[in-house]
Amino acid sequence: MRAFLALGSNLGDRERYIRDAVAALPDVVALSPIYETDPVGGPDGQGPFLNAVVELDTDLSPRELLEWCRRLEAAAGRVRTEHWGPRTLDVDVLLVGDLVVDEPDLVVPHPRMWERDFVLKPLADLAPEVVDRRASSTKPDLDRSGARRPHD
Ligand code: GSY
Repeated sequence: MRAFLALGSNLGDRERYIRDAVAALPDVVALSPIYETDPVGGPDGQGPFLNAVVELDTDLSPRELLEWCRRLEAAAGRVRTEHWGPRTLDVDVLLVGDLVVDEPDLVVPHPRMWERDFVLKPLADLAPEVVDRRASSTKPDLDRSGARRPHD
């Protein structure tokens, strides 16, 4: 299955944390470019992030991938203090094939990924068709005058 994980870091040796995590992961097919991005949400004054997406070709389940994410965050010395605060490494499960999971601690596809440019840009580098498909499925419904048609 084709799976995608998002990686972000805004504390310490940010690129090292991302590259070490990718090196430790199984079944890696590709790493997107690593982008520097302004923090979205969280406390004022936190530093810029480095963000990337990694693609896997894997038989691991979404939950096994979540365990990998947590293991990698722990290996980077991440301490969960401030909610949405600075972090050495954040790893999120974005997509696992066409699987849908809705559990208290794991939602796949990732519920906020489509609003986050810091996820969509690197994801589009690896899988433009995934991002395009979603964009076209959420376009407003237009009639010929260009006015938005109300939904029933
Ligand atoms: O959810 C990921 C952590 N995070 C990020 C991030 O990775 N990049 C940017 N640019 N802003 C963020 N805010 C949070 S929280």
